[in-house]
Amino acid sequence: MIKIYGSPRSSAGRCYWMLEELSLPYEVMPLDMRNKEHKSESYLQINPNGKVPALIDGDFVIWESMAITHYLAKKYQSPLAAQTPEEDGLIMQWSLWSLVDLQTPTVDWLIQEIFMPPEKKNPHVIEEAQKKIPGLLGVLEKSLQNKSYLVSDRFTVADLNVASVINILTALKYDLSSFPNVKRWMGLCSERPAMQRLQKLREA
Ligand SMILES: N[C@@H](CCC(=O)N[C@@H](CS)C(=O)NCC(=O)O)C(=O)O
Repeated sequence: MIKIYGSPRSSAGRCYWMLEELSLPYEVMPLDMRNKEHKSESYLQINPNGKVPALIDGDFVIWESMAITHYLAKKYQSPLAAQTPEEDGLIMQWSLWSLVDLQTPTVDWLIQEIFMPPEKKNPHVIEEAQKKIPGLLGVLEKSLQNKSYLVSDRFTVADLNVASVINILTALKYDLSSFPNVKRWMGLCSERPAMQRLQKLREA
């Protein structure tokens, strides 16, 4: 059975979402991050970065959350995977954009807002993130003009990956009202039964 390391509330969440989309059975592996088990020799054999998520499928080991979502969709021949090289290129385009461009300021903000002790908080970091995010959401907004989904006319890995980053903004109570196409598309993504199962896992 597929084994996954990392909580559904972490970057692993998007991998749980994909596992739920594919209705695959999986086992959640215990990893006590408060006791730094993710830095233990045994876990570093699985993910040498000492981070979650990591996934084991038979003898195959993979880390990096968006690589995991790609792998699962492709391996289990899901319609969420690319069906042509062009779709593959666009799925990569959106996944890399969301991880590198959009997630970076979003996570900077999240860390300051949620995880940083008050004496170490740096409001400048939040201000800088808040300056960058509207331009990035503007790119998404234009791309979703007259389209239900990012690539092709169906929900793909691209939508799952990008929406998983927008979910962090939602957790930060980001107001999406200036981005109606993004809001409508997020509605479609959030209505998916697999996404709702992920939310339940997050609340458990
Ligand atoms: N780009 C990586 C980021 C992984 C990552 O930063 N994971 C965090 C949890 S969301 C983590 O394991 N942090 C522990 C640490 O850095 O020590 C991915 O998407 O898989």
